Amino acid sequence: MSDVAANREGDTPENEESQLNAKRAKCDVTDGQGDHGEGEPACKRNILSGFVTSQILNDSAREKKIFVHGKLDNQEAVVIMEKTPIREENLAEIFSGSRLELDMRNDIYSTYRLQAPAHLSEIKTTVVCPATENHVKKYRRQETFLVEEREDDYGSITLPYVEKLCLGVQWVYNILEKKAESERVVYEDQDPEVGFILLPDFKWDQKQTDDLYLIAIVNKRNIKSLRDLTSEHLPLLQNIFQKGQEVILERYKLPASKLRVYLHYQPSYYHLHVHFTRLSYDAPGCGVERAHLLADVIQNLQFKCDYYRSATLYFPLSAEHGLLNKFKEAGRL
Ligand code: DD3
Repeated sequence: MSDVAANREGDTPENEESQLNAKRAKCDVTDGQGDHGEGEPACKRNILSGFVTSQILNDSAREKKIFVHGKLDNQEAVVIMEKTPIREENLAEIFSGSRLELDMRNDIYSTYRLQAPAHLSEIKTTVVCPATENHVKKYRRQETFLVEEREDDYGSITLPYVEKLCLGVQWVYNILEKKAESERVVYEDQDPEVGFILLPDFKWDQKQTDDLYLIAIVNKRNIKSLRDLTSEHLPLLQNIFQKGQEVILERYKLPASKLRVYLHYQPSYYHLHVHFTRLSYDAPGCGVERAHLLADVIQNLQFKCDYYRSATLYFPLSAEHGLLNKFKEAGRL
């Protein structure tokens, strides 16, 4: 069992997601009511206090991120931590309310260690627990290879692999059925054919639009990826493109000219979705080897109704990816 996903984005089998959602739901309730009656509310308890680290999977000093593998209550877990940007609206409080320790002084220059007030030094943290071997693999730093997938490769290699995996999209269904993240939904079009839900991706904490990242998840459940799209899906794609841009302009004041709207191939989860990221944000997976602009996808389908069924598509896969082995076994790498 391996998971079709490039680094830093992927799928979680259904039971895992529903647990995560259940925890969140509890959290939201307690948060809202300020229930401090019997012990600590679930959302204030530090479930990470018992985390035992086994390995650093990946880290980036530049991105101020770390991916850690370990155990939580004897279950495999992956914890992703990322320092968040310093926001202008907090500057006054940081300047006035911090502890400052001098490191060195030289001429007109001085450096310090500044300890910001606790609520302004949060670390965005994502927990995957229980994590499968595939989650661990996915976040482990590894070499990537560009794969060429011809029309027949899709049918003989990729599709059987994707179908055999039965990759969990339960968390996607939870969103569509309002069983999770319903309060995060930014826009919804309930039409069964051309409808979708627009909401912030996990990766975005919504504190600033610099790293804006929303996903549009389609209502239709039988479109796995870009490969399944034909001209029959043009109304759906055009609807997502138009409404998504309208809503983002209204809510976040960002015009279409500041947005990158695209699909991934391979996607992290095989339920059609479209990424909306801020153009100035170098979002993970927005490179030419994985991202397909929605505007181009629409045009290609207008020119040729089965463009993506017959095209040769290229995408990056990491060394330990199960699909990469299938391409190797088939002598395609
Ligand atoms: C995922 C790709 C998947 C780990 C991580 C992310 N946006 C999600 C569950 C709920 C979500 C997402 C899988 C999983 Cl860090 C394993 O992403 C999600 N909810 N990308 C939102 N809003």
